[in-house]
Amino acid sequence: MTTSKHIETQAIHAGRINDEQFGSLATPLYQTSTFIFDDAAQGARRFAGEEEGFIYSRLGNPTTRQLEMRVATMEGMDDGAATATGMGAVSAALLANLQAGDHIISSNAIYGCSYALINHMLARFGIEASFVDMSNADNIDAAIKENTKVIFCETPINPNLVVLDLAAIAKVAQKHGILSIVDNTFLTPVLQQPAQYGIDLVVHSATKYLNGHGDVVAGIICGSREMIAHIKGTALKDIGATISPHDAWLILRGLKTLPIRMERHCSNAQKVAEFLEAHPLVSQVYYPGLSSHSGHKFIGKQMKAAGGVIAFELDCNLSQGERFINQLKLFSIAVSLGDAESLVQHPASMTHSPYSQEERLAAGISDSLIRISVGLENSEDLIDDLEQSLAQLAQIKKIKAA
Ligand code: 4LM
Repeated sequence: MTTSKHIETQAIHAGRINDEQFGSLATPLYQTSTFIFDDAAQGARRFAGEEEGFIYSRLGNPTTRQLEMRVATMEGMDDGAATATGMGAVSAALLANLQAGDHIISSNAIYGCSYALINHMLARFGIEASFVDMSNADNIDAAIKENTKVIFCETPINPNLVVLDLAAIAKVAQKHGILSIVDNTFLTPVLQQPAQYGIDLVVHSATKYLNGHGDVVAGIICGSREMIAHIKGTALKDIGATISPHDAWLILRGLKTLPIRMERHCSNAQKVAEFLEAHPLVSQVYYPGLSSHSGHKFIGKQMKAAGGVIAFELDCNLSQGERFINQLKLFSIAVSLGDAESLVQHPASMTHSPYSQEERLAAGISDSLIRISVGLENSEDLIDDLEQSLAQLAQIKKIKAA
């Protein structure tokens, strides 16, 4: 196990359990559902928590354990709980810390299924929610009630890339003794470590950059030893959204290149965002790496760089926007993000369709917003692809105007 403070070294070595038996360099994959006890008494001791050791892969697995400790180390946190999906992480973190009669304050714009979980599912179990614009932390303070237990947000926000002030949010949470949870999927610990600003729990969709190869759905929660033990012993143990050891193994492999992948995602996205901003048919670009963006002031402070996701609006109607997406050749039309392949999607009809149109507009997610995840291809090829589709759009607009 490494004690390095450098994230590039941690991404390769942190949490490693040495293979004493064979000396395997690569992480051994313990593809097993259950673990054999020496005798019945040992089984009883493990269930009672009197002896360390694995019992059953829903409760823990040696491959999964290495992933948990690696990501927790990278986040600068004590412990981690790996989950079957990012939503498994969000739901376990919330369900373990809320009960009927409690109140949660969420950012008004968040990933569509997180919104559905909080606004639709939790409501069925008597948990009340307020959705506020967290770009001003005073709005959070104003929404606090006697029964508020959790503050939840993402930054930058999916899909509109608004950046939130983590220190200001943690301050409100601490003042009122409320648990703060931040979804760090968009930036990863390479670019942002929410714990540094006093955030209690960090969740991820590991499906995205952490794995980075588009072949796994998974999630992870990082926090203090006590909080992770609580989540594992309640929501994860009894609801069961635990990760497959094989998926944990793939993410451990992907993580080794996370720091260098993030560097390329960011430099590619910066070039693409600058191209889009300069194009006459692009009316608005949302990317914190641009000096025109309200979140730009956080670069080099809260976040090392702006990440690989860009949102933008075109100067055209919705069907022309749809045509623009369809004409792209290198960008695949697909939801998700953080893969080597560049992706394009339409939040209003895809990732954020759990919002009603009214809720979406109130949350600052316009119907014409297009979101791209900039991959690891050559940036000139990506810009050429966007350019050819924009040129076709210009042609159509010209014909229509004539
Ligand atoms: C997408 N996102 O946006 P799983 N948290 C954030 C996310 O963006 C997502 C999840 C959690 C997209 C998926 C289709 C900030 C997902 C949920 O999909 O359950 O691993 O993560 O395109």
